[in-house]
Amino acid sequence: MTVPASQSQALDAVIIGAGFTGLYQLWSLRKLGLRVRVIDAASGVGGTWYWNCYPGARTDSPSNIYQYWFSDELLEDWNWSQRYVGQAESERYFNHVADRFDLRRDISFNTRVEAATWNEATGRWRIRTNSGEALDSQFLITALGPLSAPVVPPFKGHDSFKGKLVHTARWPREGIDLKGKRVGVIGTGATGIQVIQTIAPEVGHLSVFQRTANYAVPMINPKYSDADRAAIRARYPQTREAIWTTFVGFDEQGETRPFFSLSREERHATLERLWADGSLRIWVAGFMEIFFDPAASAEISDFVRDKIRARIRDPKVAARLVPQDHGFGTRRVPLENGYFEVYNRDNVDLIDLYETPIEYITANGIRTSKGEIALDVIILATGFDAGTGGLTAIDIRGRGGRSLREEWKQEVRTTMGLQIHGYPNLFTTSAPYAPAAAFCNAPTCLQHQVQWISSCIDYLRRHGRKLIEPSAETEQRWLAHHDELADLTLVAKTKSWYTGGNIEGKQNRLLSYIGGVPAYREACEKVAQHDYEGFEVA
Ligand code: NA7
Repeated sequence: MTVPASQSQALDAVIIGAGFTGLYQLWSLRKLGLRVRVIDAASGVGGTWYWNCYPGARTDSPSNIYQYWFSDELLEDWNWSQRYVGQAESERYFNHVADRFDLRRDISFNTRVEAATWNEATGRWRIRTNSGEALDSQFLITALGPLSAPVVPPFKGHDSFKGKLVHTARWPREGIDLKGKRVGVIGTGATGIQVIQTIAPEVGHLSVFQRTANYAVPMINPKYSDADRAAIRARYPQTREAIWTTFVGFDEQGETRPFFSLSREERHATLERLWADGSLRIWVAGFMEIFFDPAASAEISDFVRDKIRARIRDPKVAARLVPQDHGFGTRRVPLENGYFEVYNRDNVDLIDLYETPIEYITANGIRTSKGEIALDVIILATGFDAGTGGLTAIDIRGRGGRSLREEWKQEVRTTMGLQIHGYPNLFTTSAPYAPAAAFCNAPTCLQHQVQWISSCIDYLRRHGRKLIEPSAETEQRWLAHHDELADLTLVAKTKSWYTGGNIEGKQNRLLSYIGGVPAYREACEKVAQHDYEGFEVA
């Protein structure tokens, strides 16, 4: 769908992305009476849940908190099938939302934003798409999601492979027939784990190329009956409250008893109870010391290591699968379903890339230091340029022609992950230094950001103002506060996509604000309550 030039001239806001954030942002701004256009490169809504249609893709947050809260009718008429839903069901939900609220008429699909330039003279953004269209808008809101720029490692010989090579986030919508095939999966993060456990029984032979071993917690994923759904609905008022008051936007508070105030037996009994929940509770609603205290981290990590070891028959394979170089919860903890047992199968090999590195990709497979492994399909579950990759893929030019891409090569800076000094009227959801960038139940944090942005735009309009931009001092203060908290954590000292450590040469700084959801919300609300103090409002 293209936007006629005459219509494009009259826009109040352009939103890039029609995923979780973009759809809600559109709904919110429409309610304020704004003329809005959403642009998305995909052919449908859903963002992450549109693109990541690889086998086994599933949420690791329970469905009762992985949803919108803005409409009671929506809460009433949508029925989740189970605790953790698969990609297809998530995508159906976003399609339902788009239809229910008639959102599609303001969305341009199959369109990619290539550039956005701030026009000093008009005080508006000029946005250029790959179809050659130019949009003119007062506000620009990026709703790209923190994980939308896939990373394809620069393996030599990449183009010579005669089989199929695919990144999980670009999985073809028509699927890939893997039955009986020789398949290689590179990467054992949350995505790799889901793919591996799903395809292992179906493929002829599976070679898993693992760099860093990962912890994972067994998922308990019951299907819901009508009675379950009624009970979950009855708790929605409490759930809706709870997500705003917990550290990472889940609906359960963590342990309040300090880890070492308990006896060893009590500590282990508590860990067993948390483990038995079959959720991320042991990580995000367990002992907070996981994130700060090396001694507690060591004990909790040993508890999880024993759980993993117990499931793998060959002790040599177990030794490779048990993480030794980081503490439990200092990287993203995935949920799994039979993942570790995969390595007890005869048709699966684990290649430890520290022992046996990949040298290059050949026409027929992957050449490691020990020889060639013949493959029909190579699956790259190699992750994303998190937080920044979606934004730097667009040529964004702020005041005086400054380039975000170039500036962020030097240092990535934002104010509360919501705005950037030098880029007036640009709002960035899921950008670095907000919890939404990584360390949060994404729907909680993204909905908060949408609400903050909508209130801010509403404020400007009610006060006859046209422009908002954080001052350099405000931005510096937020960064200093962010760094001060980050430095206290073990997370910031661990290499992962949380710190940019998954990408060669990327700035090493914790992406996510780690003061917790309540503190972040308070900081944002304080700014709004004080008439956007620290921001230039003109
Ligand atoms: P992750 O968690 O970044 O995992 C990527 C995996 O790919 C991880 O095991 C990486 O090893 C591995 N990787 C990346 N580059 C290479 C190269 N060059 N060679 C070998 N192995 C490599 O991404 P996911 O998609 O699994 O998950 C992202 C988020 O999506 C997840 O946290 C959830 O929030 C949903 P490494 O660990 O860097 O040694």
